[in-house]
Amino acid sequence: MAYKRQIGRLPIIPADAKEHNVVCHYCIVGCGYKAYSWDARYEGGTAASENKFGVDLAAQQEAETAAWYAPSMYNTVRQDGRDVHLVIKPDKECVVNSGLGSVRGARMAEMSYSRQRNTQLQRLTDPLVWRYGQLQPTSWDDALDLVARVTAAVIDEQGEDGLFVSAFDHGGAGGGYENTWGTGKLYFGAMKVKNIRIHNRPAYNSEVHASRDMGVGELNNCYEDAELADTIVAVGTNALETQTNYFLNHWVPNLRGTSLAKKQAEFGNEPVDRARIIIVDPRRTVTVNACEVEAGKDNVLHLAINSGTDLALFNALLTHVAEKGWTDKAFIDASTSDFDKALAANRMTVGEAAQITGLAAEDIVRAAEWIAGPKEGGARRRTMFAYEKGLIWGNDNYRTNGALVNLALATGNIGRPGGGCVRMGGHQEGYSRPSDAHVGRPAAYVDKLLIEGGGGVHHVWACDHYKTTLNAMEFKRVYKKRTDLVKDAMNSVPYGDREAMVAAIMGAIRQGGLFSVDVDIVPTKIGEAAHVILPAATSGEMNLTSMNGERRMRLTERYMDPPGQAMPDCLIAARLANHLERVFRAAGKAEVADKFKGFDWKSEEDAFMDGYHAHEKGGAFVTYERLRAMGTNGFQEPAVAVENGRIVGTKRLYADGKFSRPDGKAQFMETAWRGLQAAGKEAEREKFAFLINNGRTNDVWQSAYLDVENEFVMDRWPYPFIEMNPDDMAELTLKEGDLVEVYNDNGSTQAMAYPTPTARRKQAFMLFAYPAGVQGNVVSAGVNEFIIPNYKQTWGNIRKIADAPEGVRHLSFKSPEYPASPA
Ligand SMILES: Nc1nc2c(c(=O)[nH]1)N[C@H]1C(S)=C(S)[C@@H](COP(=O)(O)OP(=O)(O)OC[C@H]3O[C@@H](n4cnc5c(=O)[nH]c(N)nc54)[C@H](O)[C@@H]3O)O[C@H]1N2
Ligand SMILES: Nc1nc2c(c(=O)[nH]1)N[C@H]1C(S)=C(S)[C@@H](COP(=O)(O)OP(=O)(O)OC[C@H]3O[C@@H](n4cnc5c(=O)[nH]c(N)nc54)[C@H](O)[C@@H]3O)O[C@H]1N2
Ligand code: SF4
Ligand SMILES: [Mo]
Repeated sequence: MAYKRQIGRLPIIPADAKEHNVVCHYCIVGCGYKAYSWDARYEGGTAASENKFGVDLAAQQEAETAAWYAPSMYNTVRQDGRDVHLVIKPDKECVVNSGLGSVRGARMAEMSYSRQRNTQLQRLTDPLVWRYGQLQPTSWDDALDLVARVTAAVIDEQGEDGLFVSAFDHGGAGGGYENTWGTGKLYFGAMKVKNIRIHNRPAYNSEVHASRDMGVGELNNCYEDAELADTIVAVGTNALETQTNYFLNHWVPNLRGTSLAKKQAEFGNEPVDRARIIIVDPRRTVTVNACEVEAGKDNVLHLAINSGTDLALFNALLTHVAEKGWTDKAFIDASTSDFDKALAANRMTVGEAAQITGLAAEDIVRAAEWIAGPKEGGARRRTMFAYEKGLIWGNDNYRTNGALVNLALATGNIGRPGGGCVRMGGHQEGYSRPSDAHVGRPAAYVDKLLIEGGGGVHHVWACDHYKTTLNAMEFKRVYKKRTDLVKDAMNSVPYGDREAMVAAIMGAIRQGGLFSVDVDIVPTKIGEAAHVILPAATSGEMNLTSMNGERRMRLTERYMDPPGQAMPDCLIAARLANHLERVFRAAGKAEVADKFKGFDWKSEEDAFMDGYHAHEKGGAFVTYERLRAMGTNGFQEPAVAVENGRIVGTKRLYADGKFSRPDGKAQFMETAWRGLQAAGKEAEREKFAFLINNGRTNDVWQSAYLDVENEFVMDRWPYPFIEMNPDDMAELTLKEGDLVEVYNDNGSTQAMAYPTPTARRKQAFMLFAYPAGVQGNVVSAGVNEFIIPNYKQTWGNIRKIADAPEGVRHLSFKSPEYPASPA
């Protein structure tokens, strides 16, 4: 049977419940929530004086009332050692979401660790070490001593290049300014680690090098710009499912035409209308469907390009716009450099682009008109450009990113209300680290080095490469082999003898072994290979700061206790630094030991003050106390002043026409088309029948690390889906829910067929990073010149494995699209 919550009634939030500011710890949007908590022994009442809402709950509430909450927003947790009721509900006063939740964020409470209500009991509570042939719980000092000794021994023998690190670089759960600073100060301050990679890509680099190199920071507008734009250009972003409340609360009003008054007020006598939207995505997403319903089909242009051909489209648009004389000459002259050079180098006709992209020439021309054709009376159109993983993990990422920024600059749309050329974003942001300049460019291809036998010790912070990396099957094969060598060596030593243990581990490392330390909140797939596992506290179990996709910074306050001995990541980094200092000092290496000073933090606030407050632009204005006072609205970075105790931020970047290059000008980039750029991709495309496009779905968060213990998600997706055209399914004698193998020369994986009439023939779309079938197994090792992976351009074959198993018989295979008017 399909999932049903068996909850009869929920407690009423009493008037005296504690209230904490919360930012949803999942996606980039960073919706504001409030956590209400109160002692488990009582609850509020229906009288207005007895409940937090201050309304008479015995009376019928109006449809849009904030005086309610859903079962998924409730739990019983521990707070300062006592049982409390906890409600985490969307905050109507937050300008980001205006009270909207999402199928992910509105489940934060039920996704919390609760021994009383048996939720998320898989959470790690104690450090674990490999002992007696299995992972066993131990103390922090015991675990960290082993990690420090092995790490120090590897550094002694191989130098700091023998220490490999995988680490988050973002905000929200598994990140935040406190934690990026903690890990950053350890690996880039105390040490100069070079073989380090970021959680979602196999090297330490930027996803958006090109934009930055051009002098255009990638989060340069504000969410309100989506309400003000005449045209939105959405490239490789499925915003309804992946940046949900940004789409619902800021795009939809403009698509519906309900933000016209706002536009009129902002733009005086320019003609204003509801937004048009151009969506560049090889597949018809539910975002395309939603836009058609909200804006009307005439206002939506879905450019279903051939996978990986965005660059050709952007170059043709630039060429056409320039030929029509629709560029912003005044802006180009005042604020940019190299326009003519780039225009000449990138020249591509509409006809050529139509060939490459598979689009109709007239659709490309129409797109150019929607982007830059003057409005009635001659005013320039205000066009906002937004992109995410369809571009970022797409073919020739660097140049494609540059080509889109070219178009935004040429049409004068950066720094201007209703404009912007921005990442939509993944996680929230929360980057604060000492300089990474020593890493160099291109940065080391860490996965490749690991596969080749490089490194002796690997510290893994909040990443599960077994589910999320490229070339994943080969990575897992080698990683298991190398870590097994160390496990076998550890099994040969009596545990009490620490010196003999370290010697045995080092012996195995010399034979090609790898010692693996995993810092996470739950047991992971890569954690199966680990020798030490360290339990982290996460957002809400600690105070945590981050910013969202419009640079809006907030503090999520600690509202519950972490499970067991779990600690904030920044403090784990600090304690590890303390142990490394001790171990190096004991070994008579005082000079090395001294580098690990400055980690005497007692709280996450100490890490914040040492990091963000002392080092980041505008950080001096920002403290926990001030952030608390700014509530769920916070301020937009960078902070520029404090007035009457309130932090003053920056609504848009580059509003003054000055860009982030030494001469203050944005630089156009030469981005000539060069086909499928990553090694082996073109051959893969020719050899295999299906495009294995891949990405996300609304109700699953990332590698499903919490979802795997959530019945709501597991009931819907016991196996990862693969969307297929029904005619392709018929050819393979597949029925809905049947299990298929997806395979190519990189590896193989398994998924559940989901008939999708809107899918183009031979173009499948598979859920990424799912534990029951890892799409990354079939993604090749091919990257660009800066080691940016190319997850999206993957081709493979599909064959039937089995009829739909029992576990999928209850599933619906309906289309997720919704009709224009209630059917
Ligand atoms: N094929 C394919 N592969 C992809 C992508 C794709 O589109 N296609 N996308 C890429 C992208 S954009 C991303 S972001 C990555 C995601 O790749 P990963 O970052 O590896 O995966 P996540 O599931 O986001 O999180 C990793 C781990 O963080 C842990 N965690 C959560 N909160 C905390 C915390 O507070 N502290 C600690 N220490 N751990 C915590 C979780 O338990 C989880 O095990 O995948 C990438 N891989
Ligand atoms: N529900 C949910 N939301 C999330 C996440 C989640 O796991 N679940 N993860 C968060 C994270 S970390 C990230 S990075 C973001 C990612 O957010 P998105 O980038 O929106 O998500 P994806 O599904 O990875 O990819 C977006 C689209 O790229 C398209 N695409 C594939 N190939 C191409 C191409 O060649 N060109 C173009 N133009 N498009 C192409 C795909 O068809 C897909 O619809 O989502 C964030 N939000
Ligand atoms: S849209 Fe993103 S930030 Fe907002 S509630 Fe949903 S998952 Fe959380
Ligand atoms: Mo991401």
